[in-house]
Amino acid sequence: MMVKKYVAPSMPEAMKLVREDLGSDAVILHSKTVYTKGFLGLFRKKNIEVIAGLDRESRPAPGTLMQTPAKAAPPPALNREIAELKRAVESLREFQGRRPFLPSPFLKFYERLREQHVHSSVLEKYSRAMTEIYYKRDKNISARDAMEHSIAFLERELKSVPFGKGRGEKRHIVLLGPTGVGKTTTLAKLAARHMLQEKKKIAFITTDTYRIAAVDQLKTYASILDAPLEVCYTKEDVEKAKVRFRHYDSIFIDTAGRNYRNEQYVKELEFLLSFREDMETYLVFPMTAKEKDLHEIYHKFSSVPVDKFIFTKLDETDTYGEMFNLAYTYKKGIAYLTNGQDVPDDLMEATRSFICKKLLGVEDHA
Ligand SMILES: Nc1nc2c(ncn2[C@@H]2O[C@H](COP(=O)(O)OP(=O)(O)O)[C@@H](O)[C@H]2O)c(=O)[nH]1
Ligand SMILES: [Mg+2]
Repeated sequence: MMVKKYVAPSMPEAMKLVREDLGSDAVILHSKTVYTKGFLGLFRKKNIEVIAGLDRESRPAPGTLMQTPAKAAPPPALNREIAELKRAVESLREFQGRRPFLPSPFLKFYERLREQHVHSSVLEKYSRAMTEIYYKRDKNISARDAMEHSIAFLERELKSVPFGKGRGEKRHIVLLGPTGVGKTTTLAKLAARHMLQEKKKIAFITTDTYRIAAVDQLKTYASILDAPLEVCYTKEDVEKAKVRFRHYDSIFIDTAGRNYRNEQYVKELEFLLSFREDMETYLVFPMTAKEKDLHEIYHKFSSVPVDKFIFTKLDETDTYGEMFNLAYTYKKGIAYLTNGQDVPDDLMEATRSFICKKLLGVEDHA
C-alpha cells in the first residue's frame, strides 16, 4: 500500500488533495488537527493532517481511465467505495467546529469540564476514553449513560488519593495557608464538629501571635466552645501546651502563615515540626484564587509535610476545576470544603463523588 500525508486548512480541502493525488480508491487511514507556527510563532494556524493510503493494484494504470461503464468496478470495490465515502462524511462531521471529535452524548460534559478549568491533559484523556466507550457500546449511549461514564472517569482519575477526614486523623490538627484564606474560621468549624458530633474533648493552640486581633478571634471561638486555648510565643510555651493538653482527644492549632521568608513564620514552622509524629496537616486554599496562585501556595508551604487539602469559600465561585487540578497534580486528597462564614455550619467533609459531580454540574443525590 502506498501511504502519503496531506495537510490542508480544512477536511474538505484535505480530501480534495487526496482525491486529486490518489484517486477515489484512496482510503483515509488517520486524520488529526495540527497547528503550524505562524508569524513569530504568534498566530498558530489550525490545519487538518490526513494520512491516506492506496492499494497499488487499485490505482488505475494510465490509459485505463477512459474505460467504458460496462467494465466498471465489481461490487466489492463499489462497496468499499461506499464505505469510504461514509467514513469521509463522518470525518467531515467530526472536524466541524473547534472541539476534538466526541460522540454527541458526551459533548455537553466535555464543554462543562472545559468551562470549569479542568486541565487540558485531563480533557484529552476524557475525549479518548469516552470515544472508546461509545464505540465499544455500539454507539448505544444515552444521556444518562454519558453522565455516569463521565462521573466514573473523573473518579478514576482521583482514585489514588483519599478524601474526607479519614480514619487515621491524628490528635494535633493544624491548618496552614496564607492570611485571609479562612484558616481560623475553618479551625473553629472543625473543632465544633469534633466536639458536638464526635463528643471529643478539644483544645486550641495558636502560634499566630503576630496580630492581637488574630488571638482575640480564636479566643472568642474557644470561649463559645468552652475549650481551653494556649497562645504560644516561644518553644517553652509549645512544650507547656503539649503537657497541658496531653489528655485531650483533639488539639486544634491555628497558624499565621505569613510569608515563608518571614522570621516569624520560620519560628512557627519550628513549633509545628515538634508535633510532627502526631500531627494532621491541612493546607488551606481559597476557591476565590486563580489556579496559578494556588500552585504558589502549595510550593510556599512545601517545608511542612501536608496530609490533605481544604478548600474554602466555595460559596464565592461557581468554578471548581482548580480543586480537581490540584488534587490531581499533587496526588493529595481533599479533607473538607467550606461554603460560608457561619461557624460551625458551613463545613462539609469532601468526597470524591461530590467533587466530580460538582465539576460536571450534576446534582448529588447521595
Ligand atoms: N464566603 C466565605 N467566607 C469565608 C469562608 N471561610 C472563611 N471566610 C471569611 O474569610 C475571612 C478570613 O477568615 P479567617 O478565618 O480569619 O482567615 P485566616 O487569616 O486564614 O485565619 C473572614 O471574613 C471569614 O469569615 C467561606 O467558606 N466562605
Ligand atoms: Mg487566622
